[in-house]
Amino acid sequence: NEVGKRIRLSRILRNDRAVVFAFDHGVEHGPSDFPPEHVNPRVILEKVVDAGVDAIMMLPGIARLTWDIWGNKTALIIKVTSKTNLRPKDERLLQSPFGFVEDAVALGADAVAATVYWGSQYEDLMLQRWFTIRDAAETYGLPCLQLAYPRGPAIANRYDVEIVRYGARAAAESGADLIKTYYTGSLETFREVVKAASGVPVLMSGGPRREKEIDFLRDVWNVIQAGGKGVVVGRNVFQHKNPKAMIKAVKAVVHENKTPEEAVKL
Ligand code: FBP
Repeated sequence: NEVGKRIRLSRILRNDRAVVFAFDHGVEHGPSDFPPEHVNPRVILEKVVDAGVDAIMMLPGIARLTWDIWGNKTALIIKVTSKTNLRPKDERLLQSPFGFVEDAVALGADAVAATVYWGSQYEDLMLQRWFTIRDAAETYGLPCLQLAYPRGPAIANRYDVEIVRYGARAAAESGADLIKTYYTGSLETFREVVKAASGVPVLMSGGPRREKEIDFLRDVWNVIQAGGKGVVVGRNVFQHKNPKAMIKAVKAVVHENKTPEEAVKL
């Protein structure tokens, strides 16, 4: 199964780097996260596939409804944990099972993804679930992407480098094959995150929509210069007026080492 994992990982990390479209917001934030033209998942998925995104991360239900768009065109990462914002605030620090590793296998996925909120009062339960998922994924040679998100009552600033690198290290120690985490605000600090991850590829989590695309591209550039392997981006693409151009610009920074100033002109 190590061989299967390596083959699947290489479908996501093209030449060791990846631009992944995050598309689990319909549950995590609700449909109000999408501009009206993108409430229909098919419309935005067609655009990102057309722009040549490397992989899409989504929940099993939407993957089943849209397979004819992405099938055989991009790699697929199936996320099997989620939560809604309809929950009481305190309970939003726990993600629930949202499918099974077998759903990912049945869909032909290249990886499975799950969130761990490091520092949450539900950390113990989330870790039990993480290891159950990881155990099953191992059997099928499926790599596991961990959304290693530090958040909880004792965490004042979830973007603080000390906090983010702690989460990244914990993700590596829990056997993640890929780590998705917060950008810490600078190249120097993100270098520390990459170091703490001890060789496990680190991808930046996109975050809320930046007003100016150049600012987002600068973050991505810093992540790559710091040794990060790419980005998993949702809102900065589907809330942008031109999602295709945004994917192309991010790809130019990640895969072609273009500067943000060059990429923004594409
Ligand atoms: P974005 O690029 O939109 O930040 O997407 C990354 C992501 O982790 C999504 O996978 C998820 O739906 C969302 O952010 C969760 O955001 P938060 O928990 O911060 O509200």
